Order: sequence, then C-alpha cells, then structure tokens
Amino acid sequence: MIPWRIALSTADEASVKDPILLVGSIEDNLVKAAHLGYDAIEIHMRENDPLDVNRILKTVEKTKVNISALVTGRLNTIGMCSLIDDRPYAEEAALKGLYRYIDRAHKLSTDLVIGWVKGKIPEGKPKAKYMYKLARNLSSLDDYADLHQVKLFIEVINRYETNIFNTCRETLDFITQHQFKQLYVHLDTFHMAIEEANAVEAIREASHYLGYIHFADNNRHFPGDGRLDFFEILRALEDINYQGYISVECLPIPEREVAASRALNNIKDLCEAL
Ligand code: LER
Ligand code: MN
Repeated sequence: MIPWRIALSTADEASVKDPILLVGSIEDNLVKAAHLGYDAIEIHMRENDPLDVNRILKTVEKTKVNISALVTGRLNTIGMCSLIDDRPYAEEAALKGLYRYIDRAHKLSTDLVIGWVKGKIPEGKPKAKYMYKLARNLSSLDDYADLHQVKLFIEVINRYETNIFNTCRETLDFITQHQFKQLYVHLDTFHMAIEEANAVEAIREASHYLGYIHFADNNRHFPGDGRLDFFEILRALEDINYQGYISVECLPIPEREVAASRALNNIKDLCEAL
C-alpha cells in the first residue's frame, strides 16, 4: 500500500454549506489537524489575505502537518473574476490574483488548486474562443509556476457549478493537447459521482496526470457516509501509483471535527484492507 498523506479542507471562515472541515487561523488549523491525526491541511483563502509565512512555517515544523495546497476558488466567488472573463480588467485581475497565489504557494512550499476561477463560458457563446483564451492564460501561469516549482491542479467540477472541464476525459484532452509543464488533473469524488460513467475508470485514465484528489461521498458527506466505493477508488489510486495527497473536502455533517475524524478513520481502515 502507498503511504498516502491525508489532508483536510480548512479556511479562516466558512458557512455550514461549504465543504470545509476546519475553520480558524492557519496556525490553529495546523494544530487541530495534528490532534485529529491528519498529515496536512489544504487552505481555501484569498490571494491577499494577511499571511505570516515565518509563523506558519514554524507551526508546520512543530506540528509536522504540511500544507497540501492553496485553493483559489474565492478569487472567483468573492473576487468576481475569471481567466475567461469578457471584461478585460476582470481577466487581468484573475491572472494577477493567480500570480500572487503562486508566490504564496512557493513561499509555503506547496501547490495550487485552480477550480472555479477558470470561469464559465457564457450561454450561447462559441466554446473555442474561450478555450483558446483559457489555454493562453494557463500557459502564462504555467511558465510562472514552473519558475517557482509550483504545481497547478486543474479541478474537474460538475456541470451544475461550471461548464468547462466537467469530466476527467475533457480535462485530460486539454492538458495533453498543450505543452504545459506544471498542469495536472485534480479529481473530486463528489463531482465524479455526478459526471463520470465510472469514477474508478476515470482515475485509471488520468494515470500519471492525476496531481491531486478530493474525497467526499456522493452526497458530499464524509467518505463512508454515502454510497461511493472508496475501496475501489483507493485500489485504482494504488494501481496508477498515485503519490499525491488525498484531501478530504466534504460538508461539516454532523459536525466539522466529527466528520473529519470519521473520514480519516474510514480511509485508514480501507487502506489497511487494500
Ligand atoms: C472545490 O474544491 C470544489 O470542489 C467546488 O465544488 C467548490 O466547492
Ligand atoms: Mn473539490
């Protein structure tokens, strides 16, 4: 069995409708994650949130809990911009914001999740034009990320939230059609339960392009509280020799730390049975 490192989703603030398990300062969340037995936290944050890099790195060293990734969705949901925005100033803001995230990821020795901020194609507009713009912007970000040795994880998200990269196949085709250096596919089992004909096969197809994975059950509860077969999912991850983090990003049901603890127990039990 691969000794996967298990992470969980964190933020400074979140509603109970957000798939966030720990809420508080980065330092406090590192300590809480250590008590829960996690190896890492992923941080949902804004690109300009106050950040005391030295204090965070000291807490990482003390707790032995790493940062699996920074998640950029809030640049889109709160910052209201995207990489394919029709308003040039909004497209520019998304790019600038993502450069800042890459700087931060570099300082914290971690990587970056790009999900909602890639944007949505406006209804009735030609897809090719927007995909061309997306490829051009991702290519600039890829060059910058490569300079800073930061990986970019492109999250595959279901059709009710976005209309680009809804399936693993679509995302793989895009990545393999371009010469990116740091772009990887990021799967999320909750979105896969909606979009993929066969989630396990999709993982096998992603193979070495898979850089990051979110675990939540089909109802977005903690893994094991729905009907996804996480044993088969873990077996597929083992078969493709996946070396990245498994990050639990699920709803705080019944409560944040209870969900976090049950998720970890279930994943560990399944890993032992592999
Ligand atoms: C983010 O990782 C994600 O999965 C989106 O659905 C936003 O919650
Ligand atoms: Mn996700």
